[in-house]
Order: sequence, then structure tokens, then C-alpha cells
Amino acid sequence: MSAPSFHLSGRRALVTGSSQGIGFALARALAAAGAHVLLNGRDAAKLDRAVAALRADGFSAEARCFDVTDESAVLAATPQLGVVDVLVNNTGIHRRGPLATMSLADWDAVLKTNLTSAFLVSRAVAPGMIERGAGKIINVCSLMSDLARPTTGNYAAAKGGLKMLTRAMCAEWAKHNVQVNGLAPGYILTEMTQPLAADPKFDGWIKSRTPAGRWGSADDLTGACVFLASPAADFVNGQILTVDGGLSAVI
Ligand code: GCO
Repeated sequence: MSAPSFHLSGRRALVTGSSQGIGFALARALAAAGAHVLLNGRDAAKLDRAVAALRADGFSAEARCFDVTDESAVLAATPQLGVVDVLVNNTGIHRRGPLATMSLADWDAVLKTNLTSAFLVSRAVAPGMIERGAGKIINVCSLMSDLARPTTGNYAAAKGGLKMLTRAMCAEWAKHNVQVNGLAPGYILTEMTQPLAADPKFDGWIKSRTPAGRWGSADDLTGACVFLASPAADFVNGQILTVDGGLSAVI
């Protein structure tokens, strides 16, 4: 009976939207576990700075600059990806607003970035995983894959869809030894949630609504990501691992 392995040495991991924030923290954790990481984003300068920061810490990293929401850009970038053993579909945006007055542009932008991008990039890398008979896909879902609040209808719909896309990928690709799981952050302090944390009322609500009594940090997500990317999770498939300080477990 061998001990479970959380090591990723020899693996190549692509993390979308990883020049900053949660994506960068996840990429850094995968690199620290031994993976060669491909950082992705649309801003080449930001990506280069992020790669340099990982390399400065002795990690193995490269930049892959392309727009994951653009089908032709994904198709054009695919040959340059090389082998992708681990894919983290992290790219995401928020465009908060009431549904009754939400523009189609705000609806489309969130669905395209948070959901369709995961389809496009997974469709690009899955054939290689299937051919090699191994692969890991981690879709960064959300607490809002299951719970909503006013002004987040587009985001919740996208993240709810991403939860079901995770299960659909499992249904089709598990037989090829591809594990597809979701990582669902709760309220994590990032650029995207900064406006909420700056509001004393909302900040107080999160701290009282969350059993842990605090906002999460991107670092709180890294262990779950490394686990799902590692051999230790080879029999975990179609699951959503929620990291939210207990918020979704209580009323
Ligand atoms: C909000 C928050 C949430 C969180 C999400 C993280 O507007 O309520 O931004 O959408 O960001 O739950 O997964």
C-alpha cells in the first residue's frame, strides 16, 4: 500500500487567467509541487512579469498569451501548448447588476469568459489526454455554482453551467483516465471581490455568514488544487470541491 502522491514532477500544467490573483496562486502551487506551468492571459507584459516571478523563485514556467474566449485564438495557440497533463480552467470575470436591466453584452461577456472558455480550451487539450490515456482538468467553479445572491445572475448561471460541464466531461472522458473536477471558492479576497470587502456592511455579513469568520485568501485554494491535479485524486471524478470556510454548509 503506497502513500498517496501529491507530487506533480514531470507534469505540464496550463492555468488559464493566471497572470494574477487566484490563477497565479494556483499556478504557483502547481509549480511548487513540481509541475512545469504554462501561464495564460491576454496581456503579454503582465504574463511575462508573472513568469519572471515564478522563475525567480526557482519554479519552471512559461507564458502562453492567447484569448481563451476566442475560438480561433484557442485553435491557433493549441499547437504551441505542447503536452498538457493538467488543465486549470480559471479564467473568470464579474459584471454585477440586476437581471431586469442587465445588458446582453454583460450577460454574454460573463458566460463567454467563465463558461465557454472552459469548453474551448478543454476541447483543445482533451484529445491529447485521451490519446495518452491520462489527464486532469480542474474547472474553477464557485460557491455560486449552487448559491446565488441579487446582482450575480450572469455569474451564477455561468458557474452553475461550469459545474454541470465538469460532470459532462467526467461522463465522456473518465473512461480514458481523465479526471475532471471542480474547485469552488467561496468568498476569497481578490481584485474581483475587493469592492465588496471595502463595504463595511458586506464585509460584516461575510464574516458573520462564514463559519470560519473570515474571507478566504487565494492561498486557501492551493492545497485543494494540487490534490485534484495529483495522483492522489486519480479516482476522484465529476466532483466539486468547495473551499469556502463552511459557508455553504450552514444557514
Ligand atoms: C459576489 C462575489 C461572489 C464570489 C464567488 C467566488 O459578487 O457575491 O463576487 O460571486 O466572487 O462566490 O466564487
